[in-house]
Amino acid sequence: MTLKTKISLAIASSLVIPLTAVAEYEQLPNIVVEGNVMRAGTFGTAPDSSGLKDTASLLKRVPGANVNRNGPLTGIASYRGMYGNRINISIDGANMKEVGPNSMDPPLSHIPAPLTGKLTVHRGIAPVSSGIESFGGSMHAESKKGRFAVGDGIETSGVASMGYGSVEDGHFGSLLGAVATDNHKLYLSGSKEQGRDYKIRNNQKQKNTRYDREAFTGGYAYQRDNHEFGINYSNNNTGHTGTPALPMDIVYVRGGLYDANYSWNLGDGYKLKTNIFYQKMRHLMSNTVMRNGGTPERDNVSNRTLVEAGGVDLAFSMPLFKGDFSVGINGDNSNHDALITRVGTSATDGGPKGGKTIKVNPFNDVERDRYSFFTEWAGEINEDLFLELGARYTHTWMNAGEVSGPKPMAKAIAAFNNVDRKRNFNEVDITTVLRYSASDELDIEFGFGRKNRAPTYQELYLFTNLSAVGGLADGNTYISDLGLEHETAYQFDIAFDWHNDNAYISPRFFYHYVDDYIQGERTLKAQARGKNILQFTNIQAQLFGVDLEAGYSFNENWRFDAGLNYVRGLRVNSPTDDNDLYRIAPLNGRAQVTYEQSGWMGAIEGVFYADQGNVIGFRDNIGDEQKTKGYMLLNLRGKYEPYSGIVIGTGIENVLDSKHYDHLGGYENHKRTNGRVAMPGRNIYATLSYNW
Ligand SMILES: [Cu+2]
Repeated sequence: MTLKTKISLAIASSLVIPLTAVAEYEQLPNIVVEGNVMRAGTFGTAPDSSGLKDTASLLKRVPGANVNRNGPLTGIASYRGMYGNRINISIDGANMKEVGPNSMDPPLSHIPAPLTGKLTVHRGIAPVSSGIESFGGSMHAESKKGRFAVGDGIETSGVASMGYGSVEDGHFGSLLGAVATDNHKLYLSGSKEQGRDYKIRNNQKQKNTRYDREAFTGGYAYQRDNHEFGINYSNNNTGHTGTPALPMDIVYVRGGLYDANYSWNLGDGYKLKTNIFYQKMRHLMSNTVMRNGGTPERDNVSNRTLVEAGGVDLAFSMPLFKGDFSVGINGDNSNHDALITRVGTSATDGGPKGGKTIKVNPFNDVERDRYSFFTEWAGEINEDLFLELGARYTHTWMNAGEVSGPKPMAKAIAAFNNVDRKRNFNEVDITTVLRYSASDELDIEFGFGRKNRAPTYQELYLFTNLSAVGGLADGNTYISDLGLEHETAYQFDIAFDWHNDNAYISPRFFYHYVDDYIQGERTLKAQARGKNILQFTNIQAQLFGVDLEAGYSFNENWRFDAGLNYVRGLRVNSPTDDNDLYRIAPLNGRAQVTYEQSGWMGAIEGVFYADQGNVIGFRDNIGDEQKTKGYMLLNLRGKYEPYSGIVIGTGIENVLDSKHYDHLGGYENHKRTNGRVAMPGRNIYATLSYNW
């Protein structure tokens, strides 16, 4: 059986830093595909560009996945039309929380690409064991941590990398060093990335896209016999960084994530795994660092936010029949606060007059706690059949403290503060996946899942209309609904994986029906508050589509790989004649010809995106999503390894320097009338890395 369930993008542990993404398929344990270059490589073999600042950028290469990009360091994961908090993402095993209520710091942005060791994406229906609320998918990123020594004595390992990209005059440098025996390991790393506003075409620049970040990690690990222990800290210090699709930019995101894990192999297939984390971060965003806030045209607005979170995971697994049986508990909780300050500097934008200051405290002591347990069995039924069965129960508890704001908000404040805001959600997830090995060359997979997601705190607790809604970036403002139900998805998946020694093709079809899908609507309450205001509402939705990969090896040196993604998102029983869902990637694909020979590699890559005309519309056509035109991009990439461990990468992206708009990007300044944020123009990049 070779049907893969996961894709791992190992970012260059032994190659160039953010530059080389080697996709290695994680096969089921009973087949070895090592040595089959094509199966092991596919898309990932192209050295990526220095434009790869956050790990989320890698998702563009994963079948079915994409990125909702709101800024250079603000890439929100998307998978088969689901995005943001609908996807379960862990960083070093921790279910990190965002400090920004508008997702300026999505989890995959926490560890910079040069320090990311591996990104794993579960394809199709994610197993319940992969995390709580794996509603729209499950992804796991792990930071680099060096190696244990192989023999006696002390060994050092590490990686140093640097790179330059012309389109934003950006550069990065990173260093990781580890010293270890065969039992103990200590490591430390640091990185710095900086760039200006990127160029679009003819030296035009895209405003609010500069970035500046420092990160460091440190940790200790211990292994002996059947025990493994590790403690790790990762710190992110993002400075002035643009988020052009949102109303403000990042002044800073500061703070860190502590995590510790312990696993014990008891022998005979019995295993115990635990993980705990604690996280505390501070964030300030403002419209004065890069935009005209604080001028006669626009009031000075800023928002100061805090998050404190923690969690525990415990899993036990043992052999049962011809497979593995596991049970586990997971729990986490998070606390969120936000304080908006608006100083009246403009007489025209409707804010406070003449230097007066108003403060709004929209999120005060908001809490979201999840308690969950699961059980799963995965194994062989017979030689040709593999079965995975899982069930998970999750209880989500949420509450919000009293809000405050200026006089005109008094009524809304009283209405919010005078009701019980505690909410409980009970969710039962189920997965069933059956894999059938029809022949040596063909595997077929059938999957069914029932997955749930409780509302986010923004969806539940926004008492006044704001755009702080988890990075939707649609130009609208939203109010919440305290009566929201949790979302329940029924997911069906059929995958075919055909492969021989030289070629492969693997299409995956899916259909998801979502009961109580949460999206904005122009409800009566929203209309009463004004134009461009939406209220989070439960609707019915369906999403379906296909993701496909294919490839062919001509000989030892030349190969061809291609991929295609299609998703359609529809509202069921729409009250208007518009029934499309928001922010669905258009039909897109990529094709790549790769030449490889003793230390050298070159690739030509073509990327295409179709028009997207299936866009969300609302009552009276106010706040509708804009359509986008299709486009093609040509990228050239090369890589050279003169000595083992030293890799030089270079390339040109968007060779033709054409100007395009990403349908998954937002509108400039969070205003639809400004049009969409443009994509980068031609980028010439070079990188150098050394692994030891
Ligand atoms: Cu922010």
